[in-house]
Amino acid sequence: FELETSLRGALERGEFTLFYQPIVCTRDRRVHGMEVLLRWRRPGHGLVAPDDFIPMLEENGLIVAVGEWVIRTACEQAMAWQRAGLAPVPLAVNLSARQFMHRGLIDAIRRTLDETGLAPSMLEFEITETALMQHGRQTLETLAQISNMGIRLSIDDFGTGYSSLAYLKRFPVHKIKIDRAFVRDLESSSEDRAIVAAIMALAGSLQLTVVAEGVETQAQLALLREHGCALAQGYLFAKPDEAGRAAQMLA
Ligand code: G
Ligand code: G
Ligand code: G
Ligand code: MN
Ligand code: NA
Repeated sequence: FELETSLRGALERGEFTLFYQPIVCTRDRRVHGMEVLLRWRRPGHGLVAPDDFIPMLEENGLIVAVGEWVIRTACEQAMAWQRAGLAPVPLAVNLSARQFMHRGLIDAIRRTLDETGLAPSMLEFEITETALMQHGRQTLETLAQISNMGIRLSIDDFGTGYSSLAYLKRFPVHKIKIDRAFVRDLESSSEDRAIVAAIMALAGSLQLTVVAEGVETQAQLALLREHGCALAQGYLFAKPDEAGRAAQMLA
């Protein structure tokens, strides 16, 4: 109850902030993009991670307003980095199931791109496998609208949910992000290596780019590279950080 009360006014009080984590090329470690990660500076509690408040935002519907703020702030940040002369890389924004199903989403995205002037190719969305599979036809329509705008889509936490291969083929998605649960024990677990190999084969035949999440060691990186995984993200390269420090990785 106390959490919900303080969460209700957090947007108006300017307590949300965005962190950025680079997504790098596994071969040369060049920054290929940035994932945008929401944080809440809750007075008296420090920095709160999304897992501790996004479920509540989803329940009370505030996720729509907060989500629109995230998209707008990310687009403004991307434009600010471009104006500062930094190499333009796409920013990947997470969308929850409820945002994804919200009728106003497409208009909000279009308006934000118009008003900030960001090219659609510089924005991406990540949607979890579970959220994607929840709703059949409307999901396909929304994905098509986003894709037709020129915005690329990633399936987040791939491998942890239930996903129909038939849908995967029909959805206009461009990337899959291997959940970090399969990356963590890559060195010791032949099962996890087999899963990664299977995901790579699937992605190859569907022409999807693969991003490995949660890469923390050189050995994991080497294995992923051998498996043909093009992109990676994790503490080995950089932790999520505020815009100022994240920008240093673009410089
Ligand atoms: O850093 P990490 O604790 O940031 O993120 C935890 C989870 O919260 C991630 O799985 C991510 O998908 C989700 N998340 C982070 N930022 C956002 C956001 O802006 N919107 C939504 N819907 N989910 C987010
Ligand atoms: O280590 P193990 O053979 O149990 O791994 C399971 C699967 O993962 C195998 O089918 C193999 O092709 C693949 N694999 C495991 N390690 C590597 C590796 O270092 N390089 C490549 N290319 N494939 C590997
Ligand atoms: O959207 P998604 O669930 O993929 O969000 C990424 C989450 O993973 C964020 O909470 C982020 O802070 C976290 N994360 C990013 N890199 C690493 C890593 O190398 N190790 C671990 N344990 N978590 C990571
Ligand atoms: Mn994500
Ligand atoms: Na993930």
